[in-house]
Amino acid sequence: MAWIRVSGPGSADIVQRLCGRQPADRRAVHVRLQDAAGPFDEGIVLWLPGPHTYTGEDMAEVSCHGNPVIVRRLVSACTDAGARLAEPGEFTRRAFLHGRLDLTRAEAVLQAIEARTPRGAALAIRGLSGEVADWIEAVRRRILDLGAEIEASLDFPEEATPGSVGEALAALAREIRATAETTRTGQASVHGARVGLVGPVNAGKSSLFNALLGRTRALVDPAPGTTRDVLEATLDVAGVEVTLLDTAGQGRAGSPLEARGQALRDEALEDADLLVVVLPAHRLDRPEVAASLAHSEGRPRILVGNHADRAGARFSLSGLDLLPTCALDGRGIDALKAALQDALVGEDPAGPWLASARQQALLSAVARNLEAALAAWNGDAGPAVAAEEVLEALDHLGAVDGRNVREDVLDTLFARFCIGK
Ligand SMILES: Nc1nc2c(ncn2[C@@H]2O[C@H](COP(=O)(O)OP(=O)(O)OP(=O)(O)O)[C@@H](O)[C@H]2O)c(=O)[nH]1
Ligand SMILES: [Mg+2]
Repeated sequence: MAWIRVSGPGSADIVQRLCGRQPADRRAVHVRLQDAAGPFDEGIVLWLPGPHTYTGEDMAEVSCHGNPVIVRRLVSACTDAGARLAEPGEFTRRAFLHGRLDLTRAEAVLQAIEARTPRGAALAIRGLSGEVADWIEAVRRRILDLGAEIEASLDFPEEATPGSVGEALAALAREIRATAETTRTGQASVHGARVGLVGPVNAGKSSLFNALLGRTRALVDPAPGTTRDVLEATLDVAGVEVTLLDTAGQGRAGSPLEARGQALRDEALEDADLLVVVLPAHRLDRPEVAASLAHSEGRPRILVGNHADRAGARFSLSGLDLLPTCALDGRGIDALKAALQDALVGEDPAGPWLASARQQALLSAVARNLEAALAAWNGDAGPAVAAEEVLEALDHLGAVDGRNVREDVLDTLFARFCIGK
């Protein structure tokens, strides 16, 4: 069985021509489908007059038998009657443009489509229910209130209460940053996560890869430079689908082949969400150890001291703690799995749970504006500059739920939807 959706002012005409009559409103009606050449199938028509529809426009949903020959004929019958094929995401885009849903809910629709696990689907439902939208609205009101106080202080400096405005700005910026932070576990829940094992050659990356998977997937050997290709395997971490990557080690390439392996590694790890940096705990003086630390600095990472069974093993380096593991006897593997879970799953946030990098970037910009406003308010720049920053914060916030958003941003966002959504 196939369903075709039609939306827009011409829908009534199209349905009329398809069914030979206007079906009753909001009822599943059994009809004989026809085009200019005559009847071609029977199906169900749902006639949904606007504006109380998904898109806010007149809509019809028409079913036919699933045979592609019949489906194509139904689609042609619609286009002959004046319809055109929808762009990806056009239904949801029209719903957004008609004010039926805000941009956070539109993105939640996309998340509901893309979610790979029940956890991701649960997050999408939270977004669809308006959890993010309501929070954005509450934040907007708080920023507006603060903006009003700052503006008032320009006109009536003697009545200003500098302390409370400063505290409120700081508290709001903190809350926004904390909410933006939920994106990491949110995205992992919806899309899964890519986790790369990196570190010096021979540190035991492939051995840990096998230990985490519970099977021998990668070749392990005492010779340095064993792994060259990037190996991928899937691991379930508390409901998050993790793609674990084993890669060529850090170190001087002994051959062109090893160098190509290292190039492959760097490319594969560019979009990794988390790095597990595997260091040889008994040989922390190796130069590749410092190189691996420097290479992974600033990215989400777990530092592991493997070879915990060896004499001289140490689990602290430049003030950083290493998680002790031994890939041979399995020591620390459960702790490593728990660390992965902490980093990728964490606790479900009580407040809004984000899964969109777009929302995260905008909210970080809002927090930066509020922090700049705070600095201006407390410092020499003064309330006039603080007020400008607050206005800019409102602009960024408006792009999150789509109150003010550029057309090209909408193009990019809805292009990720499939046709028919
Ligand atoms: N004693 C001891 N040996 C280990 C441990 N982990 C790995 N090994 C050994 O160290 C050697 C290298 O292990 P691999 O897993 O191949 O190391 P790798 O980091 O993948 O190495 P490359 O692919 O060459 O970069 C093998 O002989 C392993 O058996 C460990 O925790 N303790
Ligand atoms: Mg290896």
